[in-house]
Amino acid sequence: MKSGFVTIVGRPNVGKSTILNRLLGTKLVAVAPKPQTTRHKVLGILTEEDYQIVFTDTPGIFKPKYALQKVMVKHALSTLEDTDLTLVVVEPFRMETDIVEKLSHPAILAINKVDLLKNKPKLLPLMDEYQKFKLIQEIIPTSALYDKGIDELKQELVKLLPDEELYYPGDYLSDKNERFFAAEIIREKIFILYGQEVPYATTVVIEDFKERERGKYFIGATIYVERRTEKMIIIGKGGRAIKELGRRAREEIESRIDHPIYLELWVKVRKGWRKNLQDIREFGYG
Ligand SMILES: Nc1nc2c(ncn2[C@@H]2O[C@H](COP(=O)(O)OP(=O)(O)OP(=O)(O)O)[C@@H](O)[C@H]2O)c(=O)[nH]1
Ligand SMILES: [Mg+2]
Repeated sequence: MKSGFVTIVGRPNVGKSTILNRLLGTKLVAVAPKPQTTRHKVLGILTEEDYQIVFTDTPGIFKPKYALQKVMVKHALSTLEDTDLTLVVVEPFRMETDIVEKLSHPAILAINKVDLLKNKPKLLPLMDEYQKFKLIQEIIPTSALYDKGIDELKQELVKLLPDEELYYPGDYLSDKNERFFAAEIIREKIFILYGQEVPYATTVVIEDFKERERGKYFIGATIYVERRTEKMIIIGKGGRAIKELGRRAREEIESRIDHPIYLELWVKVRKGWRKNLQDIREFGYG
């Protein structure tokens, strides 16, 4: 048996979470077109007959400005130290020297989004540049969006796994529970549906998650924003925006837990929560 821990790191928005979902073959973590979608470390566990890979999805590494961002980047950097392998994800448009210089364990580099590359021969000089880093064992071009290169990536990771017994029971998918994922699904839909800065000022707290014996489960969630104007944007004219948000989140939560739910959303203002460590902790970013 081979088992080990693989940390997924890279700049924001390069496709780390999309790659994890593809590797697992199921939609586990939030994915959105905006950078800084992932805010937590989340385990995604892949167990096959002769191996187990315990992946950690992480927030992107960037220059943080306010307290929440500092906590996010701290989480990402901390995972670099405690792992068997690192999966570094980059885009094919530029060399990411800063990120690969932070490596401290053997790594595989995925050059993702190659579908966006108009001039394919450009990939070779970039691969040569990365090859110079001794910890990088393998470089694999991928297109997570189109499921390209993912199998190869998996095979290369398995090759490098240590001989170990399982760390988690074979049917475990994550270290987080359904409440966590319900909140993440709502937050992902906010990142997809609302423009510009509003998603960055939001966080979602599950207040109620009642599994009823008969009929629909009840999930009550509060969306916190920093200002009254943001609250108005989340709700939208005549409540239309929040209705659409609720519909999309409900559908995905239902398909995930395989049970119909009644989803109730509230919006509250918590002034400047992103800059306040106490609020950040209370909201689970610790
Ligand atoms: N064209 C293209 N888009 C991709 C590919 N992989 C991911 N994306 C898109 O890139 C965006 C960001 O993807 P995520 O998986 O959320 O990226 P991330 O690195 O986890 O981002 P953060 O959590 O914000 O750090 C989404 O819109 C994805 O659909 C790819 O191979 N090709
Ligand atoms: Mg992510």
